[in-house]
Amino acid sequence: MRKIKSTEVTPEAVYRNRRQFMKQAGTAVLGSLLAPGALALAAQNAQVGEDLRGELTSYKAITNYNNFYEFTTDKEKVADLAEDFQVTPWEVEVSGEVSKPGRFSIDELKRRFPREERIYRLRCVEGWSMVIPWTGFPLASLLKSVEPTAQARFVRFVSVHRPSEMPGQKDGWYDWPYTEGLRLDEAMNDLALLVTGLYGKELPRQDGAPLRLAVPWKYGFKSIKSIVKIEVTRRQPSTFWTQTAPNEYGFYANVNPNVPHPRWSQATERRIGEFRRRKTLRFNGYEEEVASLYAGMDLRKNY
Ligand SMILES: Nc1nc2c(c(=O)[nH]1)N[C@H]1C(S)=C(S)[C@@H](COP(=O)(O)O)O[C@H]1N2
Ligand SMILES: [Mo]
Repeated sequence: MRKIKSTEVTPEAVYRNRRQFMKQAGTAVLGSLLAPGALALAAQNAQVGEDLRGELTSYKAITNYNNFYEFTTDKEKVADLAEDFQVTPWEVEVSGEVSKPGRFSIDELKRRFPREERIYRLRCVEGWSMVIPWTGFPLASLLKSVEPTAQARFVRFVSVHRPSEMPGQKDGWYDWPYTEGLRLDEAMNDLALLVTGLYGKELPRQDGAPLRLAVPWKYGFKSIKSIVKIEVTRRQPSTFWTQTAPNEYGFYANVNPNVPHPRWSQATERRIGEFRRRKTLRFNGYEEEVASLYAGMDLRKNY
């Protein structure tokens, strides 16, 4: 069993103090992760989610309480089971309705797209939440670079399928691999982030290494982990959860306190590390940035 070393916990103290963080960012913490040019941009954009810095969930909780059904449905056992999962080498195929399809290594993506820090809320459909300091780059940057065609309407994401390393994938109950989808304009929203790290470190396996999505205004299941394929499509793709339980999970899955899950209310949530439940926010607190995407849509029907 892999113990959390004290050196892995240290960055928390740094992250909780912005000024100290910015000082260290230039040297130790992000210095090893970001190319020199990327650093200036990271500092410039460090305000995204800055208001959440005081609410950060601990590194220990973020890396030991996970949903990653490819390993197990037991949140507290994912970290152990993912320990030997191979994340290098890794390529992501970008294909479909694009003029410049390609296969990209993680290193190539990191070279091409400057990464920044974004502190986002994560709200699981089950009713718990966290605040996580991700490192990543906008999904829009990658999509623009492959030039979606005039027919492009949706984006489909596919997780790795590797039953030899992922014991949960031997479970015939689910239809592997895990897949997800976004409308193209949702995918192009600046908040949609392709994530390569958290707390200034490489992304841990249990959190979806080496590349996962963070779509903070939607329930956590939209934030697909360990992505191997990004396909731009004409039609709305089916997804792991809409296929598994279509009566319970919709394609949009926007966080909405007013639309209960068939089996429980979504009005409140338990922030991991807190005692009292808090009120769930519309679009998980990102209403200003994303509400216009859904103008004229019935959010009760398009849940
Ligand atoms: N491939 C894959 N991606 C996934 C999941 C999964 O089981 N498999 N679980 C989702 C759910 S339900 C949530 S809440 C988040 C949890 O992310 P975290 O464990 O990093 O907090 O990942 C999402 N992405
Ligand atoms: Mo979730």
